[in-house]
Amino acid sequence: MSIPKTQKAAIFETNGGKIEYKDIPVPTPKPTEILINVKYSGVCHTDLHAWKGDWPLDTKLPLVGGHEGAGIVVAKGDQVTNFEIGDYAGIKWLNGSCMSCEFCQQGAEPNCPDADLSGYTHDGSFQQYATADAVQAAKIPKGTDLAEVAPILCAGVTVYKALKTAALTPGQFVAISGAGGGLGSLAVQYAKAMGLRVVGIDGGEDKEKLFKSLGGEIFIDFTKTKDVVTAIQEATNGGPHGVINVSVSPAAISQSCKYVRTLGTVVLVGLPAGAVCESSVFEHVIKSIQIKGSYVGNRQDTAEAIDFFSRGLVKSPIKIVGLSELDSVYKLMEEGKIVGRYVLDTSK
Ligand code: 8ID
Ligand code: ZN
Ligand code: ZN
Repeated sequence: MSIPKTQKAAIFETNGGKIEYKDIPVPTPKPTEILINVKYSGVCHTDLHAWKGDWPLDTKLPLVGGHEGAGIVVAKGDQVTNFEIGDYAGIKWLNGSCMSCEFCQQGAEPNCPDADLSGYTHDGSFQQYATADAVQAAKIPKGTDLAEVAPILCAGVTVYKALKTAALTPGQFVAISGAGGGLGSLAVQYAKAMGLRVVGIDGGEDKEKLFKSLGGEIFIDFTKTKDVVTAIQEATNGGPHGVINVSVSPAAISQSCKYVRTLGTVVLVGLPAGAVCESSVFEHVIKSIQIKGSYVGNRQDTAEAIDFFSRGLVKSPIKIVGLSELDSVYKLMEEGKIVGRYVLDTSK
């Protein structure tokens, strides 16, 4: 396979600065890395946070963002034994970890203090050729639609793991706060596949329509509902047993501690800048609720989440646009106007 010397990428020099679509060198894989010809990359809200510099964790600069990249292995380092040229591979958020700390040792690799992150501390999938750690790169079955599998690599894995963290049983209610966005639209489907009854909270008719088409049962429009807490509790006869928070709203996150059912579990996933989750200590104790954080997933969660997709249990509600249009995707995302997930075609 001939690998060019230069390639197109979306790159920025400073947080919040201009996103340039331009030619940059094709990176060379280290002995432990593969080089992936990225065909499609999902745009996660995390990429927007990274560009804006929202979090108390520095990005590398200049940075090529992106961590939902799906493509084909075109080169590999001489220590790589688990991928062959021509295999399908995925770039996900966790690109590497130390593999020897107490967290890595128990399979909690995303929680490693030395984690290397695609599209954050390592140039990611908003380019035509990207390097990835061979241990952490996702295995994608040959013949998979690379545009549709892309969002599974972060959004899918993350919500699948968050639902496991909620530890619900079939027939129970789960609320997805932010149900019409990238993570939310996949969470609805993973939850359904797990036998849960799904309540969606988001704003606007397009999001409601998508939610219903994905098998969601009860939709609460936060832009039209005066008392969201009471509406959710009434619709679920006492509140959902679990809540997956994938909105980018601190108020919505704190609200979920109010409407969750007694003995229920609130899972924190969305990461609004500077957010604090407020829970009344009195209610927290009397209702004996749990609040848990959930951060992407490990290699096993990734394999399982892709397997649900491969078996047709979840579908990616995507809209494909060119890599050159990343800045306009960020604009729509900031305004909360994205229904489902945008995926970038790296050839345009
Ligand atoms: O591992 C993790 N914890 C992880 C992994 C991946 C992504 C965390 N995230 C984080 C992202 O960084 C981001 O903060 O999850 C959040 C959601 O990512 P996304 O799904 O990629 O974002 P989106 O497509 O913009 O969807 C957000 C949805 O929230 C809705 C919006 O309308 C949109 O559909 N929303 C908002 I903003 N305010 C709401 C409210 N008050 C709301 N929905 C309900 N109530
Ligand atoms: Zn992500
Ligand atoms: Zn570690």
